[in-house]
Amino acid sequence: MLSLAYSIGVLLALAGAMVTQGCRESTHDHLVQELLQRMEKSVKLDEPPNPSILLAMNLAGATHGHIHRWLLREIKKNAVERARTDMTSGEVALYILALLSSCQNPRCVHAMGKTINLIPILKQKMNEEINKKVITWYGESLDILALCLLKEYDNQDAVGAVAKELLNTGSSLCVDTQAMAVLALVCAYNHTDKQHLIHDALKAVTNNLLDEQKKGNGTIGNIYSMGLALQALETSSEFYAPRKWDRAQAFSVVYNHSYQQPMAMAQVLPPLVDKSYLNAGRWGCAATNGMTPSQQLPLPPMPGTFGVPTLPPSPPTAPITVQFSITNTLKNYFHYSTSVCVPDNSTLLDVMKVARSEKPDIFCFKTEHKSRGPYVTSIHGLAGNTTKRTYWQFFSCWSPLQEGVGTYKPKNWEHIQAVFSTY
Ligand code: B12
Repeated sequence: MLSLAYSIGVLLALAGAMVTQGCRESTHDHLVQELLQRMEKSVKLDEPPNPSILLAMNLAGATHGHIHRWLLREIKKNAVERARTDMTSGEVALYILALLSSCQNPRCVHAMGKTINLIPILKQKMNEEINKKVITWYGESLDILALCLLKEYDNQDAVGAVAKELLNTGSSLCVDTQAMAVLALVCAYNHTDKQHLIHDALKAVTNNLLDEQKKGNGTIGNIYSMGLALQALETSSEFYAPRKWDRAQAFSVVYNHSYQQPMAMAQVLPPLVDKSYLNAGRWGCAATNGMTPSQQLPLPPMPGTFGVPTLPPSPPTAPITVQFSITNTLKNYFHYSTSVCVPDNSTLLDVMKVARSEKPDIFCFKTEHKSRGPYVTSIHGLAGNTTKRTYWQFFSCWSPLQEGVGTYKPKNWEHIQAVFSTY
C-alpha cells in the first residue's frame, strides 16, 4: 500500500516536472519568436542595414523572409561602397560575421558590378587604429574574432595584448568588452603560441563574469550586456571549471525582461537559440544552410502587415518637465542648466531638441546615426574625440544612463546631465 502511494507520488512529481519543463520550453520558444519578430519589424528600409541583425537572424535560422534577403543585399552593397572609406575596423569585422553567417565569402563580396576582399581591409584598418591608439578593447576583440573565424591567425600581438589587458585590469573593463574578449580568445586559443597566457586570461575573466552574476543576482553587468555575457559563459566552461555556472539564473533575467531595442535583441538572441558569435563561421552557416525551410523558425505575421490590425494610438497625456544640464570640466569649464516642458513619453533626444530650440547658442548639439540609434557627438560646440578618448556621457542624477538619447524616456522632474568625460 505504502509502495503504491509512493509510486503514485513519484509519477505525479514526474508529470509535474514534465509540465513545468514543457511550459519553460514553450515560454522560451515564444520569446525567441517574439524577439525575432520585433527585430524584423525594427528594420527600416530607408536606414543603413544593421549587420548584427542579419547575424542574429542567421544564427536563429530565420533566413527565408524578404527582410533577410534585403539585409543581405544591402550589407553587400554597403560593404562594396563604404568598407574601404568610411567604416571602422569593428564595423568591417561585424560585416564579415554577418556575411560568413549568410554563407557568403567575405574575400569576394560582389555588388553593383564591383568586387572587394574585406580581409586586407580589416587587417589594415585594425593596424592603423592600434598604431593611432584609437581602437577600443571591444573593437580589437571583435576584429580578432572575425579574423579567427576566417582562419587568419597572423595577429598574435593583438591576441596577446587583449589577454594581457584582461589580466591587468580584468574587472575595470565593462562586461560587454570582457565578454567580447572571451569570444575572441576562445576562438584564438587553439591557434596561438600563447596558450598559457590566454588560458590565464580566460580563467580570470570568466570567473569575474561569474562573480558579477552573483553580485547582480543573475544580472551580469546590466540588462544590455546579458546577451554577450551569456554567449561568453556558454562557450568558455572549460576555463572556469571546476566552478559551475548557474545558467538558469542568468537566463531567467533575460526571460523576465522585455527587450525592445533591436541591437539588444540581436545580441541576446544567439544564446537563446544555443548559439554564439563563434558559430558565425562555417559551422553556423552550414547548420543554417542545411535546414529545410520547415525546420527554420516560422515568423507569424506582424501587426500592421498582411492584414493584422495595428494598435490604436494612445490618448495624449499631460506634459512633463525635465531638467537638463551640460557640464564640461575637462578643459575650458562650462556648465549650463535649463528646464524644458515636453509631452509625456518623450525621449531624451526630444528634450534636447526643445532645449536647443529655446536656447540654440547654449544647447546646440549634433548626433550621428549608429546601429543603436542617435549617438551624441557634440554639445555646445564641444565634440568627443577618439584620439583623446573623450565623449558626452549621460546621467540621471549621478547614475550613468544605460540607454542612449534616442530611447531613454525621462520621467517628470527628472534631472538629466550630460557630462564631457573620458573613457
Ligand atoms: C565602446 C562602447 C562605448 C564607447 C564608444 C567609443 C568608441 N570609440 O568606440 C563610449 C565609451 C564612448 C560609449 C558611450 C556610451 N555608451 Co556605449 N558601448 C560601447 C560598447 C562596449 C562597444 C560598442 C562597439 O564598439 N561596437 C562595435 C562597433 C563596430 O559597432 P558600432 O555600432 O559601430 O558601435 C558604435 C556605436 O555603438 C557607438 N556607441 C557606443 N555606445 C553607444 C550607445 C548608444 C546609445 C549609441 C546610439 C551608440 C553607441 O560607438 C561605437 C563605436 O563607434 C557597447 C557594448 C555592446 N554590447 O554593444 C556599449 C553600449 C552600446 N553603450 C551603451 C551606452 C548606454 C552608452 C552611453 C549612452 C552611456 C552613457 N551613460 O552616456 C554612451 C553614449 C552617449 C552618447 N554620447 O550618445 C549601452 C547601450 C545600451 C542600449 N540600451 O542600447 C551598451 C550596450 C553598454 C551596456 N551594456 O550598457 N560606449
